[in-house]
Order: sequence, then C-alpha cells, then structure tokens
Amino acid sequence: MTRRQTLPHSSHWGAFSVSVRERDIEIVPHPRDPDPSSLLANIPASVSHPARIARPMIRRGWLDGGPGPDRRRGADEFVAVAWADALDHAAAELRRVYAAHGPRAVFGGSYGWASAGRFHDAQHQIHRFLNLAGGYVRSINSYSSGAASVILPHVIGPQSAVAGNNVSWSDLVNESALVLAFGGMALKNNDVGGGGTSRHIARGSLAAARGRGVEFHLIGPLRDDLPEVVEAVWHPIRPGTDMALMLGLAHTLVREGLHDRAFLDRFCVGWETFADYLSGRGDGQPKDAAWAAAICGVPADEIAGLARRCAGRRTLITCSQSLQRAEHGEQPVWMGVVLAAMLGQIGLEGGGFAYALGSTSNTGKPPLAVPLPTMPVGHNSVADFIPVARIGDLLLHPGEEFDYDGRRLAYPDIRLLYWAGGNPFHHHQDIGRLRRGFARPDTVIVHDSAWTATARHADIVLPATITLEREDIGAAAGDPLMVAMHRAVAPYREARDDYHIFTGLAERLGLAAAFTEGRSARQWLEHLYEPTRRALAERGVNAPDFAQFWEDGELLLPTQPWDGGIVRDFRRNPETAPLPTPSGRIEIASATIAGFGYADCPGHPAWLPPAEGAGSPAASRFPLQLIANQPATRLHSQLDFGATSRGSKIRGREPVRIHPQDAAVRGIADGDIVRLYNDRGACLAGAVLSDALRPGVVQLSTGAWYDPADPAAEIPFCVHGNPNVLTRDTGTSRLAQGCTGQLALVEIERFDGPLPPIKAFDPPVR
Ligand SMILES: Nc1nc2c(c(=O)[nH]1)N[C@H]1C(S)=C(S)[C@@H](COP(=O)(O)OP(=O)(O)OC[C@H]3O[C@@H](n4cnc5c(=O)[nH]c(N)nc54)[C@H](O)[C@@H]3O)O[C@H]1N2
Ligand SMILES: Nc1nc2c(c(=O)[nH]1)N[C@H]1C(S)=C(S)[C@@H](COP(=O)(O)OP(=O)(O)OC[C@H]3O[C@@H](n4cnc5c(=O)[nH]c(N)nc54)[C@H](O)[C@@H]3O)O[C@H]1N2
Ligand SMILES: [Mo]
Repeated sequence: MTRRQTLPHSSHWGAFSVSVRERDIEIVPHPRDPDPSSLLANIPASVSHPARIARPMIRRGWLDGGPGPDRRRGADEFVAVAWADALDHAAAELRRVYAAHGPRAVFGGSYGWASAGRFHDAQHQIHRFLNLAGGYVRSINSYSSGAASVILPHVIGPQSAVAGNNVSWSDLVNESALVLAFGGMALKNNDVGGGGTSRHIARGSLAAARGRGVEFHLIGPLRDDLPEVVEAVWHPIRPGTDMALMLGLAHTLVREGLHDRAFLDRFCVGWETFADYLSGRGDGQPKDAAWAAAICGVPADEIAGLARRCAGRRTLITCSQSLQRAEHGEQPVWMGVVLAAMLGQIGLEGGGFAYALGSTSNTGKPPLAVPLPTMPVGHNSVADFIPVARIGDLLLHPGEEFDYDGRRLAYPDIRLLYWAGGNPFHHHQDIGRLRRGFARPDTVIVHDSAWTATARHADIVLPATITLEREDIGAAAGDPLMVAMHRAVAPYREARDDYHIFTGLAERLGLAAAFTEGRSARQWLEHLYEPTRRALAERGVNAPDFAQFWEDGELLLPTQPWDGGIVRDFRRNPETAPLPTPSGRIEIASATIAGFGYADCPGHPAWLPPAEGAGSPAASRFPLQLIANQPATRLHSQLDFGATSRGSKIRGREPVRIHPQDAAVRGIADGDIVRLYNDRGACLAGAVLSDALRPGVVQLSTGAWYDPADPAAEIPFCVHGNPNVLTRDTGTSRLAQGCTGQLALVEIERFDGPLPPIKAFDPPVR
C-alpha cells in the first residue's frame, strides 16, 4: 500500500485538497472557504464509476456502413477499438470532410462547461485543434446569458459592465437600503463559479446585509430563491411575466410622481417614447398596476405598495439570469435597467441595476490585478457562426436564413459535429428534436469522461480524463486564489487527456508541431504561468517561479480596488465618460433596435405574451408552469452519479416539486413517482410536495441524465427526469436568439405503471 497523500486541487464548485491512497480519495474543502459547496461530495464517485468511458468506441452502424446521416444514432451498439484505430478513423474522416466540403461543414462550437483548469480546458483544446485543422463553424454567446449579452450593449454597455462589476457584494452589504431581487439570488447557484472559487461569500454577505437592516423583496415563483436569513417579502409571481410586473411598478412611479425626472433627462435617451407606451398613449392600454396584476398574478395594491417602497431610497434591482432564459428574455433585462433609471439610482454605491449578482459565485467580487494563464487558441478562418442555442435549427435547416441582432445570416450545411467538454443532450431544449438533428451529419465525434447521452449519440467516442487524473492550473477571474491542481490518481482504464487526444489527431494530419509547439503538458503549464509571474514581478509583489508555485500548491493573486467600472464613471460625469451605447447614455428606447423592425423585440421594453404562457392554447391542455432551473445537487449534468446528486433522488428519479393543492387534485402524494408530459415528450420524476412554490408552478431542475425508455422513440420518454424532453426549442427573439429553456408548460399525473429501471449510468458496453 502506498501512503496517503494530500494534494491541492480545484473544481468549478470550489478549491479543495484531495487526500488520496491509490484510487481511494477524500475531499477536504479549502480552509479559506467560509461556506464550501455540498457538490464536493459528488467528486469521489467520479474516479472509478462504471459510467466512465473505459476505451475508445465506435458506433456499429458507422464502423460497418461508413459516414452518413443515420437515425440509429443514440440507439445503436458500440464496438471497442484500440486508440490507434480510433484516431486513424477520426483523422481520416476529418481529412475527408475538410477536403470534400470545406471547414464550413465542420461544427466545432462544442458549447459546455467542461472542467476547471486553464490548460486542459476542453473548449480551448478543441478550438485550438480545429483552428489548425482548417477552421470550424462556431457558436457565440451562452446558454446562461443569451438574451442579456445581446440586449445590454444596446441599452447600457457590455454585460460585464453590469454583471457584478458595478455593484459589489460589499456595496450591497454596506450601502443598499432595499434589494428588489427578480428571480432571487439562490444560494445553490452560488456554489458554482466558472473556473473555480476559493470563497463562497453570498450567504455571509446576505446575512450581513440583513443584519444592517437591508429590506429584501423576492420576485419569483420559488420562496427559497433567497435564504430565510434575509427575511424577504415574497411576491410569488407567475413565471415569465416579470416584464408586466415591472411595467406596473413603473406606471405607479410615474402616476405618483416618484420617478427621478432629473436622472432621466441627464443620463438617458428615449424616455418620452417609452412613457407613451407606459401610459397607453400609443396603444390605448395603460400599463398600470391593475393591468399588470392580471398578467403576473401579484395583486395591484401589492405592486403599487412595492413601487412606493422602492422610491426615494438606495434601491438595488437585481435580475437573475433565469428571467432572460425564456421567450422574450431580452425584455425583463432591459426593463430592469429602465426601472433602476426611473429610481435614479444607477451608478450609486449599492443602488441601481445588477445583473446576475448571486447567479454564480464569482460576480460582485473585486477584479484581479494580474492576467491569468490562458491557452492560446489561434485563429478561426471560418466566419460563420450560430447563436449557441440554435444548434437544432443549424442541424435541421441547412441553408435557411435567420435573424440575429440586426443581421441576416444563414445556417451552413454541417457534415461533421465535434464535441468536447459539453453535453447538448443535457443543455439543449426539445431533446426529441435535437435527436432528429443529430441524425443529420455524416459523423459525430465526442470526447467525454463518461457515457453521457451525447456520447451515446456519437459515432466516435473518445474517453477523456477527469481533472484528478492530470495536472493543471486552477484560476478564475473574480477569485484571487490560483491553485496548482496536482494529479491525484492515474487515468481511468484507457482514458487520455484531451490534449493528448488532439495531439494524436494532429500527428495524423501533419499538424503536431503547430499544435504542441513542442511542449509536454507540464511544459505548457510552465509556459502559461509565466505571464502571470511576470506581471506579479512588475508589481513588485511575491512572484514565485513555477517550481515554487507548484510546490506551494497555491498562490494568492492581488486584486484591484473596487471602482464600480464604467457605470459609476458615467454617473460621475456623463459628458467625459459616456457609456458605450450609440447615444453614450442609457437607452430607454433604442433607435437601433427599432430600426431592426423585429415584432418580438421592439424599440423599447414591452410586454409581449409568450407563445406558451397563461391563457395560450397550450395552457388549456398543459396547465402547469414548469421551472427547469439549475440543480442544487450538481453542476448541470456533471457527476449526476455522485453522492450529493444521487442522495436527492426518489427511487432513482429526479425530484419534482409541486404545490400540495396541485398534487391533491391529481391524487399525487409526497414520494410518488409522477409522469410529466406535453406534446414534445414525457419524463418520470419523484414528487416532493412543497408550499415554497406558487400554486400552478412545478420545479424539475436540469441535469438528470437522459434515460429513454425506448432510445429509438420519436417522442422521447425519459424514465429519469431530464426536463429538456419537455422544453421548447425556440429563440428568445430575432434579436438575441438566446436559450429559452427555463420555462415550459406541462401536465403531471401519478405514474402507476411498473417502474422502468434506470440505465443512464450503465455503460452501453463493458
Ligand atoms: N431546460 C434548461 N436547460 C438548460 C438550462 C436551463 O436553465 N433550463 N441552463 C443552461 C445553462 S445556463 C447552461 S450553462 C448549460 C450547461 O450545459 P453544459 O455545460 O453542456 O453541461 P455540463 O453538464 O456541465 O456538460 C459538461 C460536459 O463536459 C464533460 N467534461 C468535463 N470535463 C471534461 C474534460 O476535461 N474533457 C472532456 N472531453 N469532457 C469533459 C462532462 O462530463 C459533461 O458531460 O445548460 C443549459 N440548459
Ligand atoms: N448548484 C448549481 N449552481 C449553478 C449551476 C448549476 O448547475 N448548479 N449552474 C451555473 C450556471 S451555468 C448558471 S448560468 C447560473 C444560472 O443562474 P440562474 O439562471 O439565475 O439560475 P436558475 O437556478 O436557473 O434560476 C434561478 C431562479 O429563478 C427563478 N425563476 C425562474 N423563472 C422565473 C421567472 O420567470 N421570473 C422570476 N422572477 N423568477 C424565475 C426560479 O425560481 C429559479 O430558481 O447558475 C450557476 N450556478
Ligand atoms: Mo449557464
């Protein structure tokens, strides 16, 4: 027996150390972290779980019949092959597609969170490789923030200007008087920060703010989107209707003369245009509190009272990312800015508008003073792209045109789909439709460490290592701890690092020297570390060489003083520090957007009823509003087989929360297995009765691995609880084309049939 060692490491949900003897590991949270994440307990299972991919695999139909569209993808068997053969096949197919169809036939967007670590990050690796191989059709923006990232630059500035960079946690604690939190600031979401985090501070900050007397209002369908300690007033809104509530607040402010005319005049453009809409001068419908109440389900006097509470004090409006992950998701983000402008608080400490503060663990913290190690990806020769959540349309509608942010673009014809570090059968909507899309290309190549549904829909499956099996540098903007991620265990069976896999392909394509630049993985770490070390030395602060950093296991990086960024500069002097919008001011109405002529995103914020909302034809058959939010027990689909995730399941199914009234009329008891369904698909889940939901709302978080009862079925039935069999594959609007996965209409019934087994974690071949 080797002796037990303790090694530094990191993950998207926190820095930790791993105590290891052979493959037996224990995870110890970092001592700096006041509130470590329960997601750490998912990690031990990952080391040797049977869901890990043991060997390279090729799908039977592809191996026998060669490349080509194939509806058997996802329902075919796999054949284990030697690494050399798998790489030969993949390289030959890349060569064929590049030669016959050109780089516009290769989709390498490969969206996904992959793992913490600056060098082995799968997105950097795949994009670097494909750039050298000839280029690829990419994806832009994110599932997280598709709508906000496009609307915000038109209205106030880039997303980074208001996402945690104008109002910090310490501003909130020390300066805010009232926090109006749209979508809340769920502590579960604070577990995660892309790239890692060494201090989870949301819980402590929220408690401290309340301790100073800050008044919290939660606008949201779930009471637990703010922790009990802040004693929030809960306004249980009908999902997808925040825009109407915001208009009702705005109307009340104007009617009672509580809006800040001086601020609107000095810092904004477009007020008159919007005011006409608000008052109903344009369309005959005043957007008053009574009008809003009928749409959003919050009583009119409550809306009016809330507007009065917000006026005349240091009010902070926060908007979670979830609000914009829905049809017309641009609107509540735009209107959140407008409401904050009407209150005259934008650019003041602890006031104004903050986007996504609390949606992840690294917003609202001071920025770093030195650059982080960054893997260069090179240059992509292909101009074509898709807004990331249009993957279904890309695969199903080659050649078809679409709108995006004032441009008219077309979908290229994709022959080869390459994914590393993401799980579209987790992240994308309407899995039945996505499956039809995945049948279209000639070849699908996937690297993953585990048999996700995406791997099961591939032709060539290449087993990747997990972070514990390799060395890396863990770091993230917004957190000062840089971690020397030591290798803790040997790779599982035949798994290889993505870098190693791409090196093997690069060798076959004659690109090895360009891809590796002659460096081993360790030499890359040393190379990538150097700019950070140099910047530290230039500042005259502790700048250990790489060997010392590696031995120390971590390095605390200096941060910059918090200055509130461009929004606060603008508030101090709008003439010398204009915003980067067309007018240099906050755009309450946008001539640019009006010029696009989009009915689903007009030139000022507006209430636009969603196709599937209350009162829609679909609602008469599927009357429950599903919230498909981020899971509390894992990061997305990652480590769904881990202890924390498994521990929350009910007879192996993902829990669905339902209000006792909705359960009673359907004869559903706590702990029952239920079937959620609509026209697009169905899934099983375990019922949890809870009065923390607004009646009519059910909540099934994302991330349970897609586990079809019949993998070949046209309409998917997932026996495990993946809500994306139910969600609708449509963009937020022609402006941003963002993901709309947060909401869907469903019906629920008790499932009394024989319970199908869970097979998601069984490998398709041993
Ligand atoms: N209905 C609905 N759907 C949603 C959302 C929603 O609110 N509702 N939210 C959306 C959001 S915000 C997001 S960000 C997406 C997240 O979607 P994804 O980022 O695609 O989800 P993950 O489960 O993190 O997928 C990462 C995959 O990479 C693999 N992986 C990890 N490390 C490595 C590595 O080093 N190498 C390789 N090759 N693979 C690795 C993991 O095993 C996993 O399969 O989901 C979106 N989907
Ligand atoms: N534990 C954990 N944390 C995570 C992640 C994870 O997978 N697991 N993922 C991370 C990622 S990639 C992202 S992008 C962020 C996402 O951050 P968000 O998008 O903000 O997170 P969600 O949990 O999807 O949604 C937050 C809450 O919004 C509420 N909500 C939903 N629809 C509406 C609505 O129409 N109106 C109002 N007012 N409220 C609504 C729901 O009650 C939900 O609980 O989370 C990050 N944090
Ligand atoms: Mo996200």
